[in-house]
Amino acid sequence: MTKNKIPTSMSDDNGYDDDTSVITRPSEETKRPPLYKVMLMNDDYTPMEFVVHILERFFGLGLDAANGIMLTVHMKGLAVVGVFSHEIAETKVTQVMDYAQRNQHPLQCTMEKE
Ligand code: TYC
Repeated sequence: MTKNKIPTSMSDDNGYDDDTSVITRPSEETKRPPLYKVMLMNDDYTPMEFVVHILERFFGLGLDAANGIMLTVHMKGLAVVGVFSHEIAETKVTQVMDYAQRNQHPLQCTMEKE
């Protein structure tokens, strides 16, 4: 970890390097990677139980949380299911889309940079 030291004005210039007038900001190395929201879209055909099953199976949600998110999607049109690194988000979207397609449901799952 590298800190970029940015000397500011020596306001209490007492001749000692006591570092109180140095501010730091994260260097390139310490910047966190971008995160991605994974979202489910509502449709008129996918059964509610199938969506709940998806949320349990691929997102590790308990029954109550899965039901809550499914109902949010049903009522509002979409909901964020979770926030992940790019690679994990991509995997979740692929898993959900493949599983929905294999079961012949039109369920849509997308990702978007946070
Ligand atoms: N609207 C669907 C129904 O009434 C249920 C549903 C919920 C579908 C969430 C998709 O992402 C979804 N059967």
